[in-house]
Amino acid sequence: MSEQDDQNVDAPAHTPEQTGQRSTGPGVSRRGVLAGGAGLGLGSLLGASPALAQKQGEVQLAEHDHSGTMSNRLYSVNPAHPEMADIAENPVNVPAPIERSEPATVQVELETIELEAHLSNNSTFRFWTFNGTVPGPMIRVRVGDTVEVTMKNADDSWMMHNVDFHAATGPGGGAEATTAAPGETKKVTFKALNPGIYVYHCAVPPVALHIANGMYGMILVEPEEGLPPVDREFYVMQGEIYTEEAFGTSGLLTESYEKLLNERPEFFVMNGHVGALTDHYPLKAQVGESVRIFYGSGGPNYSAAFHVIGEIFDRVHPYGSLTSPPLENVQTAMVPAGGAIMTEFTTQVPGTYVLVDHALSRAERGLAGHLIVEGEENHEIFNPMEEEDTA
Ligand SMILES: [Cu+2]
Repeated sequence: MSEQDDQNVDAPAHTPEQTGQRSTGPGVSRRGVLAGGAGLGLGSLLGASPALAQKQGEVQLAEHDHSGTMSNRLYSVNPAHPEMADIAENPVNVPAPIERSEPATVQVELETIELEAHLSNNSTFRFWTFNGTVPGPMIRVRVGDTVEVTMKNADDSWMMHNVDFHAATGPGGGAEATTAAPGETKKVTFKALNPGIYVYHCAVPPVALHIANGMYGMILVEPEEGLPPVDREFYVMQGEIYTEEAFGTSGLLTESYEKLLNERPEFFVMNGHVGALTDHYPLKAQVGESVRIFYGSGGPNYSAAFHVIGEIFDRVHPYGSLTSPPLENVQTAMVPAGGAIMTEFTTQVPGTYVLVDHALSRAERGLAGHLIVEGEENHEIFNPMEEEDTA
């Protein structure tokens, strides 16, 4: 017997509280984060990039249609450009751990939304999204649950869309069953047979184009016993964006199918756009807290060498497997395109830690995030040896 579960991953995005959270970010100003990062040297990976150093006044703003669906909330979430839509997903948007000990039926509502939004500090792009964010909402269920997916393709979409859940067992992961023209709504249900961390993505041909334009997300299928409790959980996914114009170009950029086929992206991004996890939504924790990062690569093409500069992963669950023993004491974790991992570590020293793909050329094309750790210094573990110490 299954009980009905009220989890609705679509609902939080509609609430004023959520919009407020997005609009203010975690209480850190863009200027403050960049300044703090630059002070640490490595944090300037993004802030010092010549292409990003252009003045905000040069930004060319595109016209937006505010009508319809969920678009309205998106116009208040960019501290730098409040008039510009922002698709960045806040990495703290991880659904709460599941307390149930019995399977349930979980409702998942997805809406595919195409919208022009902030790509870098001087450019915009027409993203294709699930629920208006990149990555789409993180979904959390328990092994044995029945997942009832309702997928609406927004009325003002230009393209067909669908959703392929890697956590589903069945043809296309639900892709055929959910293929929807603009304005259509489709449904599919699947039973979550295997625990793990899975990617979902749009699978309308050309699939790589739909993914590159932002249509990917993550679904966590908890094992029966759940996951060990931690202090902080974060949701981060990286992807590539292929534009005709070179990285750093101002204005509304155009997708490049040729560069996509040649696997030559102009942009690499964490959580949707350049600066999403450095300027807008840096990860934050206190010294001594246990941190869990669910890290996925939407791709479509590039696997990631996930590394947090200045930290060591105490545990890594590679390939999204939660039932195999974790690897311990790992510096850099491979994340396949279309795959995800779970990493855990405890913070011990305050400072700004930079999340990277250690294929570091990608950082010059936008791929970086910050984990800001606050608390007491611990000079036994790390001592920068300032002048008074060495005198
Ligand atoms: Cu699509």
